[in-house]
Amino acid sequence: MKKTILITGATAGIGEATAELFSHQGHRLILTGRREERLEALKNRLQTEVLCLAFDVRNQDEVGNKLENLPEAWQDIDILVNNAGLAVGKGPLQEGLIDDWERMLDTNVKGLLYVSRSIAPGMIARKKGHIINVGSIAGKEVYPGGNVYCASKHAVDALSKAMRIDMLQHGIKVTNVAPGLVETEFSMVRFKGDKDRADNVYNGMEPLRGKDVAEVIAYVASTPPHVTINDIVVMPTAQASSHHVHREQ
Ligand code: NDP
Ligand code: 8X3
Repeated sequence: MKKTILITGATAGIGEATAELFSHQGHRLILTGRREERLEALKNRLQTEVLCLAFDVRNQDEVGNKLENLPEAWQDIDILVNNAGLAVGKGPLQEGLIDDWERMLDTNVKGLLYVSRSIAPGMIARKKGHIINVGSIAGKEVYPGGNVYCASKHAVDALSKAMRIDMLQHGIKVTNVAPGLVETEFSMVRFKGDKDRADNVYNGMEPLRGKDVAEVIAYVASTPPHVTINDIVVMPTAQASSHHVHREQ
């Protein structure tokens, strides 16, 4: 059945791949991100109906204005994929930059909350809906220099559990999808455009691609109404944990 699916952070990586996959499945999509031209380019490539909304998830007013004033035909959202997020920097906490911390916490935690607060009431009124939060292995483990990013993804993990409890009586599904290393624009953003450092993250190993995570998201979205996958960790075969990555020399 054709569904209406809102994906945050659809301009790159996992969100873009998820948009492509859901479109191939015939669903109608609301695609969001800050880079409007990328949203429009993606819309032009896709075969199904798409509504593009460019906004910054950190801006509470903008999130509310865009998502609480959707055109009528787009108001009944079946699935929300809370994917927009980022890491900025990777170093000891005692040397951390406050601005990096704020970007991560404002995007990964507060942005996810603002979007969910705008969309969940409609799902509850319709007594159905599925919120899929893109967490991370960084929400299950902590690694050197990961401090604030890991804290933000532990918060996503906790919020997924909390949403599931709070929305239980309303029949809303909540899934936390926690990937390991995925080669997207993530490391270029984390290392502020330093390509060597970014490439080094995936050196000698085969990481996940955005499409691999998209397939997991599509799978958790495909279960029958009485079945919910609460939490799913998806790793490259070459990665056993944040601390154990097998690299070919
Ligand atoms: P990318 O950098 O490729 O994509 C990130 C997406 O988030 C972009 O579409 C970007 O859009 C959007 N975004 C970032 N900040 C904002 C903002 N303030 N407002 C709106 N949109 C924003 O990274 P990934 O695809 O890898 O990351 C997607 C999610 O997956 C993130 O939550 C990340 O933490 C998580 N993740 C990534 C892993 C990895 O190894 N890559 C592993 C585990 C989880 P734009 O810049 O246009 O606003
Ligand atoms: C992204 C994966 O290991 O860089 O969430 O934190 S990791």
